[in-house]
Amino acid sequence: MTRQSVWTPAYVALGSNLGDPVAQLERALGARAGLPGTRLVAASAFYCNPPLGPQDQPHFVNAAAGLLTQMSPEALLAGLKAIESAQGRRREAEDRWGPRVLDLDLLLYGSRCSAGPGLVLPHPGVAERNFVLFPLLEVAPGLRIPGLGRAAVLAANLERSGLECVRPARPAEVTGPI
Ligand code: ROI
Repeated sequence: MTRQSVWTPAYVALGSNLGDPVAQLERALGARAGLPGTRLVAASAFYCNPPLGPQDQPHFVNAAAGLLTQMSPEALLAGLKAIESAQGRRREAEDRWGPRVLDLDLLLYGSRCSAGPGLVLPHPGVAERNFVLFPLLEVAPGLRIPGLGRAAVLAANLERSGLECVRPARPAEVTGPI
């Protein structure tokens, strides 16, 4: 992996509704240590909430994380997919709107706006899903979403109801080896 010399802020949405979702998210936050040149700067609380899409599946647990990274967005995305796979996600076997062990979506990478195969930035839906936007605001209250404006203003259009906190935010690492 080629490391960039600059550190770029990146934000990731986490979601799970299978196989002890709280444990899945905890493990995924820990696994970030396996991403070279990447630090976990902040993680939101975890929120249990009803599924978007078919209702005949377990509730989801969702959260957001703020990273600083020297990885390119493509390499970071590949690293996130590797964490999903390591935790048992089998994309080929799942329904687009069905349950999943772990979903790690790259929401934002600096102020990058791009649309390529498999990588659209900002992530579509970032401004419309309460289980994405409220946790994101927790880790980055002053955030501006490229092309869309201030996250706090966008959140004013969404209902917070339905988001039940199931694990409070814990301090993320601030020091340590990269
Ligand atoms: N619904 C909720 N509440 N949270 C998710 O992370 C989530 N992810 C999905 C679908 C199935 C669309 N629904 C979701 O992929």
